[in-house]
Amino acid sequence: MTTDERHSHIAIIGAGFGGIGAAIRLRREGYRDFVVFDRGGDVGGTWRDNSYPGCACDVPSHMYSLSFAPNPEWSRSFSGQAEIWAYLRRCVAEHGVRPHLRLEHEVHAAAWDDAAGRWVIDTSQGRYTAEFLVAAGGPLSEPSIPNLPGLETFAGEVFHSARWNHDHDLTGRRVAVIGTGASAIQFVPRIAPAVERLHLFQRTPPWVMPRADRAVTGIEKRLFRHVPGAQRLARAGVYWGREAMAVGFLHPAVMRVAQRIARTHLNRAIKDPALRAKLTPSYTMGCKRVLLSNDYYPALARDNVDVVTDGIAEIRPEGVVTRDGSLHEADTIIFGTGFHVTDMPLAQRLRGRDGRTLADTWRDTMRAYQGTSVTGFPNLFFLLGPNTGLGHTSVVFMIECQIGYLLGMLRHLRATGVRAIEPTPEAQADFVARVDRKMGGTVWSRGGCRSWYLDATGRNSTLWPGYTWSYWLRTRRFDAAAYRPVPVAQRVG
Ligand code: N01
Repeated sequence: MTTDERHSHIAIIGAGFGGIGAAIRLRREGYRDFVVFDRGGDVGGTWRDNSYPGCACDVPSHMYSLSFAPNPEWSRSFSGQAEIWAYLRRCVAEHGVRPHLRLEHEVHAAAWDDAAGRWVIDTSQGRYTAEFLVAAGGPLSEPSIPNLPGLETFAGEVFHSARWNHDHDLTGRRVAVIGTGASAIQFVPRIAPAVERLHLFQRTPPWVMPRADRAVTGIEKRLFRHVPGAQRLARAGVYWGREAMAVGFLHPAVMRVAQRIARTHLNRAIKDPALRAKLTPSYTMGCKRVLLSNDYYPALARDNVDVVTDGIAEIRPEGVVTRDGSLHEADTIIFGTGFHVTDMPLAQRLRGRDGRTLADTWRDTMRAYQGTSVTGFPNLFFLLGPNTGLGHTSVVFMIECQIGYLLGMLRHLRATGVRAIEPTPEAQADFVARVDRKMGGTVWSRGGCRSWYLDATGRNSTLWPGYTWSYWLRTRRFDAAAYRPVPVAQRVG
């Protein structure tokens, strides 16, 4: 491969929803000189990596897909992992993205070269350069396994839900599941009937609402296939329904109504008062991710399942020991313990203008203008960066807002001849201050819980504290006044 083939105008890290969506829109705008790196052997991001039994999305399919790549064939109102992954692979094939892919290229480091005005990107397959870098690795891509004392001594099999070991048959096993988040509540009901014993280690009980999933009917599919605008209408219905749900997150008192529904859901499935007490949350709904399931509580009521609420003291070769001294024997440990979000490893690998890593810059908390651009890191653009995750609707909507904003930025650079820009410190500080002000009244600040939305300082640096239309309004046009040019010494060519 020549040096030229290793240089491109734009490099995208990650071939999940963000990277694929950006690639499709770039092609439609006429861009051809870009590459998409992914460490995996296939596209799909989180929908490739999370193949645990029962994995599915809890946002309705018509909203959890790219508006510019609609899919009239969704089989269920909430799609499963295999179907979403197949959709993303189809997007790549149908929209000409394949030639841009550089699979099995893990980005080890990327540093801004001030003199050349480009990013120097070291991957597992050698060095590349690009004028523009799009970080689309996703906030939920690096599994987090707690550092439990004695874990290395465990004699059995250990894996994380996002790296499911499909070669390890769970039939007749004694399994310890650690964590009760969105992942665990999906796989626990699937594995519970097969295992001999399941110990579920719960630190905080989640709020669980009924899941209104159903098969899409033949008539609906025909409508989506043949009636122009039918899918757009379905999407709009879901969009506004979900935006209405945001009210509860922004005004926590409203959550009381939903909590009543969730309590009834719990009481119907769990008759044992002691178990019911263990499963009743003590914080306001929404403070942590609200979970949807019809089979989680029935699974916990099974005779071969026990919910352990004593904290974990240590792991021994033969199982998990809790603080009360009990040994819970197990031959398999499955971690449903979430991801490195506020301490994302990618931040350690990106170096900006002054040679500092992004992790260093974000040492106290993650900050980015519009959640996409960071002062000191020219021509770097995040998809689903700080404060642009969601608790109530589809992050694909946020990704699309950001892709539109990115295209505006690229158009601006082309029109002005400016080669490199970054947000002004004032614009970034002002954006972060606004986010923090808005966050103050939300359930994430007032709900009385600790969640992955918060960083070590207790600041919510992950979620957008408002309606998604307000983010759309902010990003629908590229606002050049919030940016400043960064000098580049060398001439092009
Ligand atoms: O991870 P989590 P997840 N000792 O971080 C517990 C999306 N998602 O993979 O609550 C003991 O939510 C921790 O306990 P606590 C969605 O955005 C979506 O389940 O912190 N326990 C918690 O119970 C979701 O929010 C879908 O007290 C420990 C669990 O592990 C995000 O991904 C499906 C522990 C971690 O829960 C992450 O979900 C799946 C320790 N040391 C995922 N450390 C759908 O769309 C952590 N825990 C349906």
